[in-house]
Amino acid sequence: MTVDSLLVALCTYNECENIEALLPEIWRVVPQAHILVVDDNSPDGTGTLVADWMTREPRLRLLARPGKLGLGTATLAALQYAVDHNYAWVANLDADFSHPPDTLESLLRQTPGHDVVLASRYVPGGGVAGWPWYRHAMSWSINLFARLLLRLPVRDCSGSFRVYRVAQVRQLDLGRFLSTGYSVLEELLYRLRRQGARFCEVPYQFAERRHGYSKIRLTEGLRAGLIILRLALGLAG
Ligand SMILES: Nc1nc2c(ncn2[C@@H]2O[C@H](COP(=O)(O)OP(=O)(O)OP(=O)(O)O)[C@@H](O)[C@H]2O)c(=O)[nH]1
Ligand SMILES: [Mg+2]
Repeated sequence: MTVDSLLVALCTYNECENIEALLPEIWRVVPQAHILVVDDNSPDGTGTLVADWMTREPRLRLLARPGKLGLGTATLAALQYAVDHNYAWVANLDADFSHPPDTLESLLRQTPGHDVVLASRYVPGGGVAGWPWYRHAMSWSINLFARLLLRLPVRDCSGSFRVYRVAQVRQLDLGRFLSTGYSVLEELLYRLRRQGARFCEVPYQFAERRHGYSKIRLTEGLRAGLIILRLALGLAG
């Protein structure tokens, strides 16, 4: 793979304090990569900060959306951007430092022979720091549910830290997705598995977000469960 064909996508909602430090850390690991920020008109000015940065940084891109439209549609917009602009690979990570940029290196090392390389909390060597019991319970149940119902051949189905081969993403009908929220992560794996994508998991340690607040709500977990059920029952095509 040529590194200059890599797009690193970050979805942001109020990540102003994190993003300033995160972009240089990503470029330290993958200097040639373009970074795309998909921002939903964050009230804290994340989008404005990126727009201003872009005037001095040719490797930076911004997709500015009018309001909070959900992590699912933001992720799909980033994938569509990678397809439209003919990148070879698209990496995705959260913009809050929960996903250590250094791990990108081990993910990219696994790209030959694989279509989706997932950073995984749930393979030996991986883990989570700083979660209360209910976050563990939520993650554990969603993962078990998704793995069994959607027959996903991986342990960590709900994490967004991944590298996708764009040629595989191009075969997906992104307009057909049911998910607008966090369940897009399981739905992507389900649809990619059905078209024969080859998966690989690489361990990493999930860290507590550095600044700001979590946008995930309990209702997200319930909504994700319902979407997984609809997919499993074949109600989504
Ligand atoms: N563009 C966009 N980004 C979002 C939206 N919701 C969440 N995000 C971003 O998606 C990433 C993951 O969201 P988080 O709130 O950190 O969710 P989480 O990682 O499951 O929760 P914590 O571990 O508690 O932080 C972060 O970079 C958020 O800023 C949204 O509606 N639109
Ligand atoms: Mg987070």
